[in-house]
Amino acid sequence: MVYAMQKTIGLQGDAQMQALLVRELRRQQQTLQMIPSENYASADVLRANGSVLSNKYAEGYAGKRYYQGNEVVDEIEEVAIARAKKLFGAQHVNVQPYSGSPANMAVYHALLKPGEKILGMKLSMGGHLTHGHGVNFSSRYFKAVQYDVDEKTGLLDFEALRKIALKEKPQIIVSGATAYPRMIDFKAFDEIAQEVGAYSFADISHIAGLVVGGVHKSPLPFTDVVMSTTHKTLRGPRGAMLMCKNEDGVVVIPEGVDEKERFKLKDLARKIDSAVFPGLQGGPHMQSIAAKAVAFHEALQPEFKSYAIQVVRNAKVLALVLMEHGIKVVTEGTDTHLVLVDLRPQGKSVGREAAVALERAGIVANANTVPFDTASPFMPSGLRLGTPALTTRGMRESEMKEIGGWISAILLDLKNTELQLRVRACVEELCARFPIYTELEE
Ligand code: DSN
Repeated sequence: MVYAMQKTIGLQGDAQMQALLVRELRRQQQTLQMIPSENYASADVLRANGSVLSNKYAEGYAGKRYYQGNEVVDEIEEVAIARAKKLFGAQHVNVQPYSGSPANMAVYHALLKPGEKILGMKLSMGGHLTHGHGVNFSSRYFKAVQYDVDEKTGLLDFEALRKIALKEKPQIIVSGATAYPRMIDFKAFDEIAQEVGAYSFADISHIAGLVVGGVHKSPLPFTDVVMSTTHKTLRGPRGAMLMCKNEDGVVVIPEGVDEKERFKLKDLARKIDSAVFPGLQGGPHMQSIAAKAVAFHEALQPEFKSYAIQVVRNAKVLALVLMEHGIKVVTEGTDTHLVLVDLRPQGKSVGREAAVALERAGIVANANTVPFDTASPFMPSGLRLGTPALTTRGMRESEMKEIGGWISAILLDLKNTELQLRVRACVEELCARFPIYTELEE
């Protein structure tokens, strides 16, 4: 048994860390992963991410590095970029950002001077810290103005957004969210940005896999800059990427674009690249870039489209089952991979208690604010549930019905620990029927 465990993770000289890594593998195998921003990357992605590339420094870009020994990593980065361009129909791609927050920082660094204005969605409405939240660099070094969703419907309100944009005249308008369950109209964002002379910037971290799977509208090629993390619905390694317009890209610049505009397009790519390196980052994590390339290859396969379709189908069924049990769901459903549960009918600030109760039952979700929540982000009144990881396990509508029933029962009886333990046994049995990472077991 001890021998088998050592083989499974494979650490030879550090028994303490070996045991912890095996424990985490078992936790992922034996619980239902329902945090919408998490997924199970393939064993190949994990292998690339844990490869010898971790040893290599490669400041710069392919063909222009500040260290020697780059013949292999240059090719790896070029392959990653070519695959990403194909996947998203992007004109220019940078695969070096370490993660989403630094990538967003690079965009602001590239396009704004300190003190210029960002217009982004409020965190409590479903935005992200880096979209201008008060405690974040995005509002310390820039002036941040924030938009809400509509209080009645929970939906984006483009008339209100346009009014703010016309009044505030931001230099950049950020679209994209971490807790918005409906389709985002990126075209409408871009039109408002154009009207007020701002850059349009889409953060598609949550929905990138749905975009490439064709089940969410894409912000490309019209949005000026697009950022995505690579580890959420896209199912790659922890990391991020930036895409923007560029004169020399795959997408041909339409006839009639004048010289000034052509220069701006070219300039944008140059600005983004130099903001990432040397503006903010040093050596790119080549192991992560190789793992991104593997994930892009996987997402280019026809099966990935079926995966994305199923992620959304599963989320829709989950939302429906919760509502049938009397649970309040923000916007009364979902178009995406996530379901935002409003627990205010169960009591203000019960999100954390609910997440802990579910965790006791082996269902891992996260407490989250809901629009117009008066509770704090740490003790919010909502819960965020997602289907990307469960869908990767192969679960479908019938499993969602079962899981939705368990979640509803727990949410409606939060103090009932005996129920939570009973559900835990069912969860373990379900997980055993949909195994993950068997290829990592030896
Ligand atoms: N932390 C991520 C999420 O869970 O949505 C966003 O960066």
